[in-house]
Amino acid sequence: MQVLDVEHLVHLELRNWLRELIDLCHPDRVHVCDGSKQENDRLCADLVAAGTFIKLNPYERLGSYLACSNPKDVARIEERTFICSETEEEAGPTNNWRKPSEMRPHLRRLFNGCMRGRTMYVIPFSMGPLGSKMSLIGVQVTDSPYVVVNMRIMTRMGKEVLDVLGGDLEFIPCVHSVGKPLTPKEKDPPWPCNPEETVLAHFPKSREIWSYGSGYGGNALLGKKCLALRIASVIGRDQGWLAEHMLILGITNPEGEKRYIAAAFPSACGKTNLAMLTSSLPDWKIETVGDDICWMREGEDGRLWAINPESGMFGVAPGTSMTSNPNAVAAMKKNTIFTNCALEPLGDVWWEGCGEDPPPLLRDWRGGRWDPQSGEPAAHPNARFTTPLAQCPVVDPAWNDPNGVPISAILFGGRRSSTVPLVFQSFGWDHGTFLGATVSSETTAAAAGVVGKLRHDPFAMLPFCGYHMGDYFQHWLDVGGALQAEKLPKIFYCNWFLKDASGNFLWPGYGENIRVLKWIFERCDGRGAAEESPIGFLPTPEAFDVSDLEVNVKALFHVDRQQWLQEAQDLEYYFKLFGAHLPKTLADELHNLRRRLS
Ligand code: O2Y
Ligand code: MN
Repeated sequence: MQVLDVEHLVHLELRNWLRELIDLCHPDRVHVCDGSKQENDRLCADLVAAGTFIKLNPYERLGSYLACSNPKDVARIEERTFICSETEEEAGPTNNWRKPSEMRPHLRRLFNGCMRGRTMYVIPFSMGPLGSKMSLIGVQVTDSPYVVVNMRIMTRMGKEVLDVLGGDLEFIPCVHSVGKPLTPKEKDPPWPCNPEETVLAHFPKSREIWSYGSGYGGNALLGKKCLALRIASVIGRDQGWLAEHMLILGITNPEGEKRYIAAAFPSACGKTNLAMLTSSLPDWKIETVGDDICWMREGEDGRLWAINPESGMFGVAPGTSMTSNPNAVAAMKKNTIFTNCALEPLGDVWWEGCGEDPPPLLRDWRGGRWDPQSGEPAAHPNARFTTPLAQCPVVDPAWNDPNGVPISAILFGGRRSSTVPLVFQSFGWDHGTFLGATVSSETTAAAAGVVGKLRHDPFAMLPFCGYHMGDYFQHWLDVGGALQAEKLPKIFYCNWFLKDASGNFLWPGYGENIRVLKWIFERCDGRGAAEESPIGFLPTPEAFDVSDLEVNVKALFHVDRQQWLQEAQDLEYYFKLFGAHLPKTLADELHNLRRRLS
């Protein structure tokens, strides 16, 4: 392992910034991460010694660990997430806002001395392939070794990133602390955190991220939602590109022709499963570029090209099985960090919906013996696996290509038990932007609050857009307007979750979703017949492949005018939220929808 030292870093601005942070946070030690395997092995051994990690049975999960968090630190913290733009209007109605002049002194107070007794780790990381024109570099400072080893999976990190950064490239400063300084004799808990004081602050103008008090997921792995979505959405707006909460998949037809599709779905709609779907149609193949985030910009050929800025998956474990996602199951056989799963006596992990009965003597995610009669799940419903994307058996050969992949279609979707048909196509880019703005989904048991309540989640970006959502809609219209119409991706909307009057799902989902992707593929190629409806183009019965499948095609593609008029009414209320920032084009799209319905 090479010892990197802050004082020897060639980047003057980085050096000065780190000196300031050391002065502020008072760590006992500073370690600049080189990203090597040796460094990782040592950190994992330290985490085992500290009781944060349990090493899993290497015959089942080579190089893998289980961490169980503090029960108060298990998920994203939307109510403590802030956009610190100069004015509240810039942050818009869907974000929590704090004035920078209020937030900065608050953060200084919190971070003052917060790393006493701990090591400050400096993580240089690249979001996107190393050296790609589409990538962004960040440097995260953290006092959590758990964060370091997760960041090594989720991003490209270490010495190579410093080499790309050189002496003068820009980097995005990310500051993180678990918020639990240690006095000399104090014993460190296995999962240090400070839930009472947690705050996640984004400064869009200076492009900074500050996170305090949580060691969990997107609150602490700052490359993910904070940088790659909230801050990148602002950079994308300023530079004319799109930072999106989308998976990217490659689809190949039996003739060997390949297209790429980007797709946005709110949480709990099976995004990771779709990204690596096992096709039920012989000779149609899906490959994975990314399962969560997508950056798209115009390429030299005038088309939209996309990269996945991440290099790993931070997927929800419960419900992941050989039925729902055999490729994710294979990917997490080694080099994986599990968080808040249950532990089997023989050292493997277990979760609800893994496809196997719970073995006796299971240890639950809180560390106690699990009582099957308790009614409590053994794994936390938001339990996660952090695993390298390169280990996915169907990872796309171009997943790490610095040029990205050309996008032929964009797909939006939500969980709707009625109203929205299985799939339809927009009339064009502006109408497609309208569809993205209208994404809504029914809440599931996995989310807090009432089950089955309809929640608007425009572009699946509600918690992740770093500026006014109305301006974000306009940015989508502008990006489309700047490209030649024939080069634009076609836009679709789908709904896997329709139910019949008895509450049974109308569509089998999983591998059968390939039939929807097949129609989309064929539409992109000018094949695949469609008929116009008031809401968009629907597949004709002949064009939609339901061979060997017993489904009610009529019900799957039914457009109920009354339900859609109600939908339009609801959208009119919803759009009022954006006030004068709602683009006129979208108000016109709503008006046109009503006109077509009546
Ligand atoms: O970021 C988290 O801590 C959990 S939420 C999450 C994790 C991975 C991918 N997507 C999400 C999400 O909420 O969209
Ligand atoms: Mn996500």
